[in-house]
Formats: sequence, C-alpha cells, structure tokens
Amino acid sequence: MKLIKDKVAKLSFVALLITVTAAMFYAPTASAHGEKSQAAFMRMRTIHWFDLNWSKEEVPVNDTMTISGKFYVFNGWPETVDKPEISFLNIGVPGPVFIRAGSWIGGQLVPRSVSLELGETYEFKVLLKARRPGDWHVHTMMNVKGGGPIIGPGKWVTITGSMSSFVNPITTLTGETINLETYNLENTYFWHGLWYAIGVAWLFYWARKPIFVPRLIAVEAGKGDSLITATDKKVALGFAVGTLVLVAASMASTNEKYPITTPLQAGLLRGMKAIEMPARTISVKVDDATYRVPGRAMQMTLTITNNGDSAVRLGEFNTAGVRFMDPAVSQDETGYPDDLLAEEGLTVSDNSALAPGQSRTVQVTASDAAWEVYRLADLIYDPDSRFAGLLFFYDEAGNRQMITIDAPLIPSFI
Ligand SMILES: [Cu+2]
Repeated sequence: MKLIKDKVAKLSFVALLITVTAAMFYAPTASAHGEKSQAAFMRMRTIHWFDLNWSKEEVPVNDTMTISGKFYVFNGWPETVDKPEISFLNIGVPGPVFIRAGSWIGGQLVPRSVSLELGETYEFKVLLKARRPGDWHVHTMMNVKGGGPIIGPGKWVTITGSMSSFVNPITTLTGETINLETYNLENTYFWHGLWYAIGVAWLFYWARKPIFVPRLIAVEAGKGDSLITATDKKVALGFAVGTLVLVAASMASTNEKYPITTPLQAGLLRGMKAIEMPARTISVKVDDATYRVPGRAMQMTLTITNNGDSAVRLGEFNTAGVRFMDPAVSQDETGYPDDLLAEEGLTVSDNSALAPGQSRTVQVTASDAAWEVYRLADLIYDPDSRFAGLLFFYDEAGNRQMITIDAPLIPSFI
C-alpha cells in the first residue's frame, strides 16, 4: 500500500515538474492589453479613435515618435461610465518604456486632466521618447474619472539600443539643466539611508541587553524602573534633541540650496478645442442590425440619403478600433495595426456611387476575425445590446465625410 502511495507521489511530482517546465517555455505574445476583456458595448459606445498615425515602427533609445489622430466622444455615452468631464489622455504601455515628452488635445498641451464634451471630435497628439529596448504594444488611451480606462487601438513599436544611455534633460526656470532620469536620486537615497540608520541605532542601543523574558520578569516583579538607567535617559534625550536639530538644520540647508520652489501644479483643464466638423450632407438610418452567434460578422440594413452635391460611396465602418474597409473605395495607408484592420471586411450589397438627392437601402456586412478576436462577439454577454460606430463616405473627389451610427444590435442564433 505504501509502495503505491510513494509511486503516486513520485508520478505527481514528475507531472508537476513537466507542467511547470512547459509553462516556463510557453510565452504567448499578447496582442491586446486589457481592451479585449472590457464589455463590448462599452468599447463601441464611448470613444471612437480614428485617423490614427504612429510616426515610426522602430525607434532608437532617446529618439522620439508621435502618435496622432482624432477621437470622437460618442453622444450616447453609457450610463455606467461617468461622463468624461474629468479625463486624462494617457498612453497604454507596460510602464515607462517610453516617456511622454508631451501630449496635446486641439493644440493645447494637456499634462493634466481635461474636460471633454459628448458629441465632440478632438484632435490629439502624443510625443513619446524611447527609453527601454524591446517590442512594445503602444495604445492610445483615455482615462475617465468614474469610468475607467478607455483603451484605443494598439500598435507594435520596437525600441532599439540600450536603456543605460537614456537621458531626460530639462532646463528649469532657475536656469539649471538637470537629467530627470537620475536627478535628486543620491539625495533621496542619502536621507532615507540616514533616517533608517538612526532608527536601527535606537533599536540596537536597547537590543544590546536581553530584550524580552528578563524584562518581562522585572516588570512583573514591580522593578520596571530598574530597566531604564540614567545613561539610558541621557541617550534618549540625545536621540530626541539630535532628531529635532537634524530636521531643523537640514530643512534650512535645503531651503538655502533650493530657494525657489513651487507647489505641485494641478487642476482640471476646461475648454478643450474640438474640431469643427463640416456640415453633414449624408444621412444614414439604421433599419436593423444583427450579428450571428457564434460568428464573425455583423449585418446592418442602412438607408443612406445623399443630400450633398457629389456622388458618394461607403468606404469604411469603424467600431471599437476595428476598421472594416471596402477596398474598392478606401484603403489604409497609415500602417494601421493588422489585427484591427479588415482590409476587405466591408461588403455593401450595392456600393455604386449614390448620386446627389438619391436615397438607397443597402445591406452592409462587416466581417473579420477581429470581430471574434477582439471579442466584439461577446456583446451577447452585455446588458445593453446596442452598438455604435463611424461610417466613412467618400465623394468623387476623394473628400471624406464621417457619419456616426448607433442602434440596437440583435443577435441571431439560427
Ligand atoms: Cu496592447
């Protein structure tokens, strides 16, 4: 009996070893970092990122790159996400593999939180300076207070070189140029080290003598006072006075060395400049919209009316960062992330030019693996089966018009 038990134990140990080893060698490359697991309806109905551009795909350490683009703050913002009255333009990277040298919304520098308005479209730019070598999936991202992170499309960017050569020089208003990467580090180490040492010295002073049992006995025998001698009292006073003197003196010397300091700059930035969108001459009515469960596509019946003076065709449907394109009308030239780009993902039952004044009802299918990979298909688990997205129409001269659509999205199971 014991023999069998031993064998079982041995075998399970071997199995465990194999599992652990296998797990060590299995290193999946995640192509999305957080957004997939967020509710699909939330990703489709909050912020729509478009016209994104990553200026480089490979950057040496200390070089900069920019991510620019636009975002539309969806009108039908979900109830469960606080309105973006206090939002912060962030960048989604695993720690400061880049540093953010600057970020702008509508041309204004936005180091602080900003106030965004529903229904408005904004232009943004983020300047990144490469710091840590590696392959990084860089996302644009908006943090909404009371709402959480709203993650934009991510693209792989490679940083080459060595992190030890990274510098972050800043010239202060007092005329000094410092390297923020290492500035004041020795000072921080010194003071933490010194105070820690003083704390340890105090403990050691007492711990020279037996700490617990003899003292416990002395106190219980009513001889507690005998444990603290006259020397002990002097040492205690020395520590107390020394601490006060050190605090006062170092505070004075710090004020002398840095006579000009300001408080932390903070506070919400209001009045962000939105893009003046041209008057819309195309109107789109979503007659119905469905998606197959399981499946990789969604279908919409759209009634498109062209009130402009040039014939138009539908080139793109964009939702939750996934771009479904009709290659006959529009192609991506920005190097948009492959996994989010459905180059031939948009099929329109009749995508011939829609002449001015005309109206037409068409079947539109947006189909791509991204629908499943990015778990938009998981709308079936959401408590609000509605979608929203952007339609891009192109006229004969190549001018683009953006139309936002928003409707219930009904699953079909058979
Ligand atoms: Cu990512």
